[in-house]
Amino acid sequence: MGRYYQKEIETMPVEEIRKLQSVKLVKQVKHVYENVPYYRGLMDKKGVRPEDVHGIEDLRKLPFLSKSDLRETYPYGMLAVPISDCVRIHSTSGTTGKRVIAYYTQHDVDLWEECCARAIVAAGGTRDDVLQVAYGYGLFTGGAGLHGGSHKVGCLTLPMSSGNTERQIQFMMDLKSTIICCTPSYAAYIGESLKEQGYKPEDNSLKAGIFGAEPWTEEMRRDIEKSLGIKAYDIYGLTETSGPGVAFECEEQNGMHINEDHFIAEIIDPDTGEVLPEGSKGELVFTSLDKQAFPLLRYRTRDICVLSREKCSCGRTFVRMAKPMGRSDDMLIIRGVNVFPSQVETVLLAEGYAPNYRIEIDRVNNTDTFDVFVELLPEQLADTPEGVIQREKALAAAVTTMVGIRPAVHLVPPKTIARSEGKAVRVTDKRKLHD
Ligand code: DLL
Repeated sequence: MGRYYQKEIETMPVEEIRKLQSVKLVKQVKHVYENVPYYRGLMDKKGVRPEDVHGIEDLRKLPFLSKSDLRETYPYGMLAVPISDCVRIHSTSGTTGKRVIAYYTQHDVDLWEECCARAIVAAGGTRDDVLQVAYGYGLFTGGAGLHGGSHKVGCLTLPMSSGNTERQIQFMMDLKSTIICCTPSYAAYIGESLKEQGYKPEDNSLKAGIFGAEPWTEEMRRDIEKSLGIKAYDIYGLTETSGPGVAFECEEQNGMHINEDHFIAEIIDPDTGEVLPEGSKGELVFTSLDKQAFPLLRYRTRDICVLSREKCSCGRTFVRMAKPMGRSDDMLIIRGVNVFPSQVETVLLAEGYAPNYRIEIDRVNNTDTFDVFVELLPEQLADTPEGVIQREKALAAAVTTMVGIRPAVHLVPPKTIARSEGKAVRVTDKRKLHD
């Protein structure tokens, strides 16, 4: 017990957190109503005025905000302060449409970096650590967020950015990195590369990794922990809410504590928008309480997960979110059945395969096809063709049990599936290409 960056806040009694959230919410609603015409329009349309909001009990009166609102108001429409008060932007990758640009005042950057510092300290970070940031730098928030957090904690910060795996390994070994921050898929790739270079897990000085920015399973966590010889901690966030550090794992590794002094979390039914009781699975919605430049009220993340207020032995009182299974828009509907790529990952890793896989969906003769490509393990290369077919069948059966429909599994030679240095792209949905 007792690894905190800001103990008083992180262990604040729940009632006090609620009071603090109420005070901040009233202020924040007034801030957006007065400064963002788009919000004013949404609130007027819903018939709610700032004076109707007295505390978090009135949160439900407020309209939701979604990514399409942010796209509509691109590039400045959601800005709540003069542009001259802003010191930074970050942006989403924009693969599925217009980019979203998030703005930060210096105050926004400071609070964001504090959130990341909380995550680093919770993972065991101190000023004596050497922290290797292998998230991408630039418009992506991963590099900048963890970099800033690392400075606040006082770690020696290695601003590696993602990629150039040879160099990552060289610095990791020569400078004895003790904490590494990157996407889980890149961590798996670094683990694989270390092994190929003849290193054993105990040869490096790493003790912890802080991994996020994409969905990853418990099986993946165990795989990375084994290959790097570390404890792997989850971290969550999105560009719209500043970046990483909205929620982070403590030593319990059992869900991520949401920084509730800065964010209110709700779970809603993604179809009806109804707020669901605690413990229900649904879409995560965030209200940012302190952001000056780019405040979000009831922002629909599209991430599907569950919240828990169960007491945590780490002493933190912040609500915990389970690992998101993926975004509601990552969910594949194959022959009418809902499938999350993370379910396939769970099966593959549980069956002993490496986390290198690809899912391909297509539509042939009006029927959806569902193909899963997985790499053979090096020791399976000696298998007979019949042996490989048997393995493919066994794996297809295991995936069927998990997701409810049968894939065609293809075992392919090692190293033939592209490795990821950032967010892994696991799915090709060719149906979309035909539409
Ligand atoms: O991925 C911010 C980030 C950077 C988080 C580094 C953690 C570490 P975006 O690029 O805007 O921001 O993508 C946000 O990524 O809505 C989730 O769907 C997904 N995501 C982020 N963290 C996790 C996680 C960054 N720990 C989107 N588990 C979010 C699962 C995650 N999904």
